Amino acid sequence: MLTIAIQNKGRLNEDTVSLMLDAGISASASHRKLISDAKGFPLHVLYLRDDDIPQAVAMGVADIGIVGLNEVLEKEQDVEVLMKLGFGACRLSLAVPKEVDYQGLKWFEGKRVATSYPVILRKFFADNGINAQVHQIAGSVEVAPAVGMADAIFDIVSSGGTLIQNGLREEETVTFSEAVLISTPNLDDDKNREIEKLKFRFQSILESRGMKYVLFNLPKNKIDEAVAILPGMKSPTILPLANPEWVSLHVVLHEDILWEKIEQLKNIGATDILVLALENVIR
Ligand code: PRT
Ligand code: ZN
Repeated sequence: MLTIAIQNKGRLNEDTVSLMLDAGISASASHRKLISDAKGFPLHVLYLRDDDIPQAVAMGVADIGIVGLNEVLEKEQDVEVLMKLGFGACRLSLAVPKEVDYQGLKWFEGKRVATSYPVILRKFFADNGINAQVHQIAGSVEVAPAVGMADAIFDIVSSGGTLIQNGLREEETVTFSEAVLISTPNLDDDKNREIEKLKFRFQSILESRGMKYVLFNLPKNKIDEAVAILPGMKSPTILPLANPEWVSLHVVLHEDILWEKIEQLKNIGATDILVLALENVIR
């Protein structure tokens, strides 16, 4: 049976548990447990701090794990990144006090930079030929410049609000991150088959997120115009109606373009437009 390591609490815990739930796998969200069995898929669930997940997977304590790509890059453990999971999105950026007249990367030459991600940062400076002092600190990196512990910081940024609150300005984005599914390299065939099943479930959920199922009635002579408006999956489904002058069209649309497309369809005579939630796209 597979063992999956997930974050025990914190930002990724809730989205991880809900992705699993959407995939028909119910795991306890309990933070007090270390390990439990999931329902709906043969899976042991190991609850760990995110920092420990890459190592647990590299060692084979867990076969797979869900963790931020930032932790995978920082810990440099021997794990395979199997897929991106579409949540926990953030970037790792260099930020300087807002009064600094920043002219480019050369500014960091000889400067002290505080971070919880020294491996990623040292590599970035080395790749760019910058000699800076990288100071590793465990938490509250963003206060380091104000208390005189550093000249700049390198940290996770999502909305940018924390930087602004601390009088800092984001200057260089070094890398992007999101939650990823990782695995121990070279697992046996049985485990790989189970992982493929899990990836298939996750993939179909990710593909259906943000998608809507749209159906509407249309005069038959407008089909070509409707097809030109709609991207569709392969092509829209067209069903006859009792009235031979009319058809019913069914299509899957992303919510980003939903209203724009609905307006265009109304303009060519579409009526009785139904927009339904989409649970899964199984290809
Ligand atoms: O206890 P444990 O070690 O498991 O958790 P943790 O405290 O180390 O991590 P946690 O739960 O805070 O974050 C887990 C993962 O979420 C990270 O490794 C990232 O992959 C991802 N993630 C996504 C983030 C953020 N967004 C985020 N905004 N992790 C941290 N932040 C913090 C950041 O450190 C900074 O303090 O939020 C602040 C910036 O946010 P904005 O929105 O103000 O820019
Ligand atoms: Zn952590």
